[in-house]
Amino acid sequence: MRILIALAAALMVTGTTAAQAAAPAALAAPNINVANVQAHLNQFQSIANANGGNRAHGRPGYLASVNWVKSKLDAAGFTTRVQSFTYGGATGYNLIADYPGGDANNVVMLGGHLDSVTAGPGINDNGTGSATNLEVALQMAATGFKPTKHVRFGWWGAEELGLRGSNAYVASLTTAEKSKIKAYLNFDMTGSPNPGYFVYDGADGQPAGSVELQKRLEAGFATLNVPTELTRVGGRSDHAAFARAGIATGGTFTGAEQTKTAAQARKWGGTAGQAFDRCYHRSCDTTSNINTTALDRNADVIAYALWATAA
Ligand code: DPN
Ligand code: ZN
Repeated sequence: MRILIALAAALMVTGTTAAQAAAPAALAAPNINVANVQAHLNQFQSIANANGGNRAHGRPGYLASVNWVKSKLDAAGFTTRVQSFTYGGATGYNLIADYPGGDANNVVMLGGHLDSVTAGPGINDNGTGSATNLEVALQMAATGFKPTKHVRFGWWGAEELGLRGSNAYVASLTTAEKSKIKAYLNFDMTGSPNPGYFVYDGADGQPAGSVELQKRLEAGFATLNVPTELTRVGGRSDHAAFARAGIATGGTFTGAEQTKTAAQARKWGGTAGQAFDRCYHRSCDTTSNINTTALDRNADVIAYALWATAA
């Protein structure tokens, strides 16, 4: 589904000729092809299969995941760097990718964690956010998107061991660098097999600007006619370090170990009395553990939110 953003600016011009005022420009966020996102998930599964069944911090499947995502971004023209940190006696890695251009004093960031737990390949948690952010980045380049703001992506290490990578990244920034980041959008678990459609609650003690991000994500789902609920992710994912630094944060989530209620099943379909993700942190979090419709809807909403925030 394609989501259109009408540019209000085209309608605000006064004293123009009829020809100039006609046909307000529409900026189209691309329709993200879910098959491309699924292909990236298959790659993460293959990496886990070849590396002892997981992509966890300190294990070879993690660095293989970083190197593979980096190769795709490098080929698309992103400026990438790998930031290392140490946790639990092992080296961890964050992958940072900058899209060329835009106002360097006005930065929009998207991120999600790339590591899995040791128990399994981590395809829903968080192959989904990782693969979708990758595909959205590739589509920026493929469509020649020229946002006025600068766009940066982060794939975080060691989230599963206490948000270590995102904390290390934010701690590495100077006060001036932090102040240039105007928004951080986090995507962690966007294809749960018994999905809910949750948007991070921007009023939950979050910095100024977070409610605007929440409303933008809600607007994306509204365009798809998908009802949403607010969720308080608190310190359970990588937006937390950004929020503590005073950066506006937002995100979407399709649910983890919690149980879908009867009311939620009526609203969203799926199975009441069952977890949103029965394979949460288990070996069965494979490519079979994905609801493709939820993955697709979240991908389109993520593109919608990025195009609208960075435009
Ligand atoms: N941070 C997720 C994990 O990696 O286990 C779980 C989670 C994501 C929980 C988003 C709440 C909201
Ligand atoms: Zn997890």
